[in-house]
Amino acid sequence: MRGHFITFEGGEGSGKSTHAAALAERLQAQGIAVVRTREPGGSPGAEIIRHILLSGIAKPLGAEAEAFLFAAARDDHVRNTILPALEAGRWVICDRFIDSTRVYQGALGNVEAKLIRGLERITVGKAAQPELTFLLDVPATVGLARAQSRRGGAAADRFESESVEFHEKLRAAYRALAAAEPARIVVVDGRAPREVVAERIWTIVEERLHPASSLSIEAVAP
Ligand code: Z5A
Repeated sequence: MRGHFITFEGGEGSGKSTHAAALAERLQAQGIAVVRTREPGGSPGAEIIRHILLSGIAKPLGAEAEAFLFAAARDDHVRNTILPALEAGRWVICDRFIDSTRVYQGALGNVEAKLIRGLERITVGKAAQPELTFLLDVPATVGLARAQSRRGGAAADRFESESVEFHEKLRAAYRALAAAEPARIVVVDGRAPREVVAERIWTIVEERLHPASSLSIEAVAP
């Protein structure tokens, strides 16, 4: 049986990594094989491109060129990590995916929607569409403060160093995406305490993807 594909989206410091990890742990505790991955990155080739993108050296090339780089990374990631895992029956949990490109490069970077969708068609197609996406929604100031406190004295990366106004626009763009695709994207209030957020996510996963039915006979056998 093919695995399920879940993505986490949201602004800086919204809790994506925290909750991707918590969900993976909970699924694994039930005996489900999980691959936790992230974008940009998630495969050896894509991790090299991640470094280029987050260092900011590609920023002067413009948002369109950055969109091509994110797409090149995604292509490698989908072919080498995501599809093989899904085909092997594993659940894939990915920290950021197509909606990040739609929002960061599309809505904020003004890259034409037609180009973004074209790149998406080539890299993701129908085979690697996420079935369920959690949008962790927090005000920009909350997310940035969390990210800053986690970072300590280290320098902000290419996107962390954008203004609060940029991050508020990002939040609005994410919410607009969720409103347009309510069947896939579930908005979760990321300001709530970690345990509350984790429980809400688990309830939705149980309702929509029925983890118990994914267990193989060997996995449930005493
Ligand atoms: N990008 C793009 O432009 N286009 C694309 O197509 C893709 C990406 C795929 C990747 O950055 C950057 O690439 C991203 C968009 C761009 N840039 N930004 N900004 P990244 O992978 O380095 O970072 P990130 O994706 O933004 O993640 P993050 O900063 O690590 O945030 P997070 O994963 O959402 O948060 P977290 O690490 O889970 O939590 C942050 C802190 O808050 C941490 O100390 C937690 O313990 C704490 N936390 C979490 N939840 C709570 C609650 N509920 N209460 C209190 N504290 C909490």
